This record gives sequence, C-alpha cells and structure tokens, in this order.
Amino acid sequence: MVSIQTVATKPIPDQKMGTSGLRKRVKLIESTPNYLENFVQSILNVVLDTQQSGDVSIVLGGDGRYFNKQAIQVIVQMLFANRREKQNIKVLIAENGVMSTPAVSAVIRKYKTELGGLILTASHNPGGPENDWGIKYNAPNGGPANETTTDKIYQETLKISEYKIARDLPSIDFAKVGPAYSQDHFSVEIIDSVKDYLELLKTIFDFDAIKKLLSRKDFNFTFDAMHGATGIYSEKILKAELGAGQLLRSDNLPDFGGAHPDPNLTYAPELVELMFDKQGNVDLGAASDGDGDRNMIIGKDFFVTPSDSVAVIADYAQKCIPYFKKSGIKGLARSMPTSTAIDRVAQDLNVKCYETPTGWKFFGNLFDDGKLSICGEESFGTGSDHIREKDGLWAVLSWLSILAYEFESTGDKVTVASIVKQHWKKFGRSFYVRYDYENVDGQGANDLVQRISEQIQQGGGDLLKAGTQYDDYKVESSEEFEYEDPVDKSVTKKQGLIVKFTDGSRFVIRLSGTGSSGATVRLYMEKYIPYTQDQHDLIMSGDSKELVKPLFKVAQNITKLNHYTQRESPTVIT
Ligand code: VG1
Ligand code: CO
Repeated sequence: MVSIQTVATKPIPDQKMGTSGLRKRVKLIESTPNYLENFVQSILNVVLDTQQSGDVSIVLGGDGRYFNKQAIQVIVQMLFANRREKQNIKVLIAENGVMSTPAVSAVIRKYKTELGGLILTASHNPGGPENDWGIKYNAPNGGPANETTTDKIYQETLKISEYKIARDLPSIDFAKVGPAYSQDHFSVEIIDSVKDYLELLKTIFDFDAIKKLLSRKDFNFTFDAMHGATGIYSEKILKAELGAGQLLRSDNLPDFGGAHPDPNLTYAPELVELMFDKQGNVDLGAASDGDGDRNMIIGKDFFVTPSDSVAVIADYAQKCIPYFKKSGIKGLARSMPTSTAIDRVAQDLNVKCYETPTGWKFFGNLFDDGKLSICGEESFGTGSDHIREKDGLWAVLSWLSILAYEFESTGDKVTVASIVKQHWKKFGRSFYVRYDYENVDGQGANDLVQRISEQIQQGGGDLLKAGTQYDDYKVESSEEFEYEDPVDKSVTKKQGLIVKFTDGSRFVIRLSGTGSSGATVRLYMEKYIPYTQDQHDLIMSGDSKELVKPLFKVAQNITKLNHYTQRESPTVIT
C-alpha cells in the first residue's frame, strides 16, 4: 500500500503565472521549502475541481531542462495522492520526460485528456542550476490556460495550507514507451509524442513535396534545435522522415549547453554565420526555442522577421499546404505589438484579422470558435488551428512547403529573399524593430509606464495630445490597449501603450511577463511604407534599424526610456 501524506504548508508570495506559465530561478525553487508542491497543489485544486466524477487523464512533459526529472516524480506523487475516490487517473508522460510545447498541445487533443497537461519549461529562458525553471498549465483544448483559470490558481497559492503527496510511490521509469505503473485507480503510461506529433503533421503538409525539395542538389537546409525539446523531433521528423541535411544542437541538454535557447539573431550565432557567410550555400535556415514553440526563419543573407513570416505563410497557405487547401482560411490574427503585415493579407483574402494582447492564450477562443486559422506574434511565434500553441516545426514545414511549391511551379530556383520581396511588392513593407531593456529596475519600469498611462488617461495630456509634433512625426492618437474577447466577452486591460503618428508609424511600450527577476521593458516600433515604383529601392533593401532610428528618437523623447531604465541602449534588438 502506498501511503498518502497531508503536509502543512504556508502560502509563498509571487507564484503568479505571467504571459505564459510560472518562471522562477532554480535557486529560489530549490531553496524554498514546498515551492514546487505548493504550486502544483494549487493547480490541482483548481483543475481537479473541474472534473468531480468520471475517469480523467493528464499529460506531463517538458523541455528537458534541469530539475524536470525530479519535478516529474513529485508531480506524479501528488497526482496519486490527490485522486478522488472512485476516480481513475491516468498520467501520460513523454518518453524521457521530453515533449515540446506544441507536441503537448497535440497530445492533449489526440487523447482528449480531461485535465489538460503540465509542461515543465521556462521556454526560451536559459536553464541549469543557475538559471530558470518553469511550468505551464494547458487546458483540455490543448491551449495555455486562460486568465480566469490562471487567476484562480494564483488565488489558491495565496490561501494554501496543505498539500497531499505519496512520497513512497515507486519512482517512475520514463525511459521506455509503454505502461509504467498501475495501482489503486492510478496509472502511468509513457508515450512516444514524436510519433503522435508526426502523425498530425502528415495530415497537414504534403510530405512528398517537401522530401522532393530536400533531395535537390541545389537546395540546402539547416535546422538549429538549440539543445531544446525540438532536438528529438528534428532528428526523427526533419532528418529521418524528410531527409533534411544538417541539424545543429539537436541533442537535448539540461542547461541547453549553457546557451540562451531563444531563436533570434543574437542567440543562434552558428546558424546566423552559416546563413550570412558569403561562401555559404545554405538556402533555408531555421531554429526553435527551448520548448519548441518559437521559430526563426532565415534565407541566404536574408533574415525574415516573424511578422513578415506569418504574413507570407498566410498568403501562401491555400496554395501549398493541403490542410488549408481543404479548410480555407477562416480568419487571421496577431498580437497587438506584432507588425500589421498580416492585416494586409487578411484584407486581400477578405477575412477578418483579430488583434489580441500578447500571449498565445488569447488566440484560444478564436480557434475554438472557428474564427481563426493562422496567427502569429512578433516574438518568433507562428501557428495555426491544428493545435492550440504556437508551433516552431509547423512554421518550418510551412516555409519548406512554400519553397517546394515555388520550385515546382516556376521550375526554377527561388530564394527565401525573393519570396519575401515579392510579398513586399504586393503589400508594401512594415519596417519593424523591437528593443528589449532586460533586467532593469522594477520601480523605474513601472514609473515609465505609469507616466505615459496617465497622459493617455487625460486624452493625451501635454505629451500626447493629437497634433503634437515631434521632429517629423505628428501624434495622431494614443491608447492603452484593452481587449474584449469576441467569444466569451471577457475584458483584459492594460496590455501595452500605443502611440500612433499621422504617417501610419507607431510605437508600443509594454512590460514583459516572462522574466524571472527584475523587469524587462519592450519597445516595439513600426513604420509602414506602401509599395510604389518610387519607393522600390527603399522597400527592397532598406534597413529596418536605420529606418526606425528617427522614430526611436521620438519614442525616447516622449517616454524618457533611458532615464527610467538607466540604460544607454537596449540589451537585445530583434
Ligand atoms: C514573451 C513574448 C510573447 C510570448 C511569450 C511566451 O512574452 O513577448 O509574445 O507569447 O513570451 O513565449 P513577454 O510577456 O515576455 O513579452 V514562450 O516561447 O516564452 O512560451
Ligand atoms: Co517557448
């Protein structure tokens, strides 16, 4: 008989999920008694309450980071101890405990797990004993829990007084696929999530067309898994199944090799070097983050911004991706700070484009309600209604499908650059840059936002009254972004400050909700130039960073960013 202990505990402050899950320093978690147990119990209190009767199942996986293996055992012990009378609980654990975030979403949907799933990841944040650990809770629709649920969980963390655990439950061996444990209405099964996820991808993409492209002598593709969860998927899907040539960092490591598993031009230096090497011959380069939901796309000598990437995919989808050939495009969406490139595609396709707050959870209802097919975020997130998470590999296969289609239909070699340039010729171009000021003083960051927010509340105040001139820019409007969900009508406030100018440019300021210490200020700048013959050269070869410099000067002038962040320049530019 396995015994169940009820352990007294006290609330721990700040166990509040941010933009996507809870992320904290490993050191804090390891040195605070009951840190993990308190949080897991709070989730279970809320989640188990939704399923009072009947048998239930839950998915458990993560990005392979340090502390995951230990956490999986604790969570299993707690699930065992918390099961209700006469209720069978089945836990589906990923082989070796590693499952990418999109695969978790796919698996939740495939097995219809009543309790959804837990993803042990701090996503693109660095891992290892000195860095971050985290946990995301996904609902039975496969998507990140909505704010109502995360608020309830937070309330539980504030009043928790005990947790239940079965410490003497035998340790689960999750190295082998198959049934791993079964006793007293409780069972654990280890699943091959790569197989499940591959099965799903096969229903979406034309694998033969992609294989044909990848077998061409004049086409080279490189994928960087950044030592994250996508490693196994890239080995088995990109390489073994599709015949992709070169994989970088496809071995999953608990500290991601000491690197920052965030796919951008700063943190994927080897891939970037390959793509911008004058002698190099790689045509398409891609990378994904720690938990595999983000993606970066680079052509030879050509970086595709995530905002352009999703717009191009949306424009091509019905031509070259069987899934969309069949279902069509129901609607498009982007998070508010993401560039407006996809809006113009929506207009062209005659469908609606929704503008949501930052974070994938806000797309969930639109997907579930059949209003949305493809969407993206400027933060390297792209996805569709095939699951309820952004999906790095899906974006890569989308780009491979576009290239395969173009190679096939023109009979000629096309490039990533030529595809994007064609897009700009059709739609014009949004020059877009994001500045991140990481780990700045929290008080300063709050004061910065507060000051602008007050001006906005006064109808623009002295700083932002419509018509106020700053260099060449005249203020058109300013607002604090607020979102009413079109499906459940819930309202989310204070989602970022937007300042728009009369030439169509804008900047957005918001605070990050994924950090584990200090504050991060994000400044997003966009300048749209419609395509005309006169602007041809500028649109085709203009440098975004140069083009937004005058806009940055104005943003700095208005917000006093340098003063409030105490920084001369941003930490990361994307
Ligand atoms: C960031 C991004 C946001 C993304 C979130 C989770 O949030 O800006 O677009 O959805 O990370 O991505 P924030 O609050 O730090 O700006 V992931 O791959 O870290 O789950
Ligand atoms: Co991620």
